[in-house]
Amino acid sequence: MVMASCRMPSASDLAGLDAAVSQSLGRVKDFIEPRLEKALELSPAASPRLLEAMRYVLLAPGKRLRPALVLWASDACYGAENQWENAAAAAVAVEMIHAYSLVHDDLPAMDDDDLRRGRPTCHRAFDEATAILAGDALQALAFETLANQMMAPAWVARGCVVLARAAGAEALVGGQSDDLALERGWIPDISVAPAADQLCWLERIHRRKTGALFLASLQLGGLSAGAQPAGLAKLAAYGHAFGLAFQIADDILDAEGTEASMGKRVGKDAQRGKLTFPTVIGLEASRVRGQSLAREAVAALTEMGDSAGELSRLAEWIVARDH
Ligand code: GRG
Repeated sequence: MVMASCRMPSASDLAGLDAAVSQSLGRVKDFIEPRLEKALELSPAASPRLLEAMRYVLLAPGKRLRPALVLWASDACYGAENQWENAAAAAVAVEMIHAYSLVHDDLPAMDDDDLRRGRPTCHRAFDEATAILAGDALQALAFETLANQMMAPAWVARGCVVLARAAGAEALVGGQSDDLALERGWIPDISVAPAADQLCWLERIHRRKTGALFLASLQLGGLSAGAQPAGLAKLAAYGHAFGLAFQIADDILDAEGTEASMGKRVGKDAQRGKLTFPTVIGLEASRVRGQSLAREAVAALTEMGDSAGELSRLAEWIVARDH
């Protein structure tokens, strides 16, 4: 059962929600992590150091949210019938794109971070050139993995287009580029603009940088289950709201979380004077907006009933979590 459809969990619900979601994410991990390992069984033509770096990055302990969105979107469209095998290649591919983007984001040329998923970042554990190459190779391997999907070849070409768009200049890379442009003053300083304009910029960046891959994960899960346009539209409505809710929660955790609970450096946005939801609208308004987006995400799936239960719980949890 989904927790009360349109209300946020009370403090006493939180422990239960946390336990339920972590159990569900545990099932996703059990399913996906052996497949991530298998996907890295490359021929000896792959340089050993490069392969070691790819393994270091892809097998590091992450929440596996994007594979979960693929698999649970497939559940929602099948009507809770577990057909994860059909969606497995897409679930592996989105985690590869995510892992590559984290490695490149952590590089000295970008965020220059030392800690990721509780461990030294790839360029710290290896070196900068190896980190760049490991990211490049993971990106290529993501598309190879998806294109090699044998279970349902009919949707694979469309799936590759969905993933390429989410990873490209109009989405992940474009959002990252605008984020850097803002931070480094390559475009006019908007920190002096009215809050509404700043908010509009922030949402524009995060819909591409963070939201697009979540959306693509949901679409891939839906496609793997043979979803019709109406089902895909419901998943898209959920994904738009979920992506922004995730980012707002991430900004709040960066302001309030600890390095130990997050497994990465926190407070860096404030140190850099970076535009975030809490800096533009304040912590309390950010929390309210995040919760309202989570409700919007849950509402988008109402007609899918219990088969969308995992997705609904995840949206509730994403804004309630402390890690
Ligand atoms: C370098 C092309 C390129 C893009 C970088 C993903 C990204 C764009 C930057 C990461 C920086 C960052 C911390 C963004 C906030 C949102 C985010 C993607 C957080 C990490 O995702 P989680 O919480 O991480 O799902 P785990 O480790 O659990 O997989």
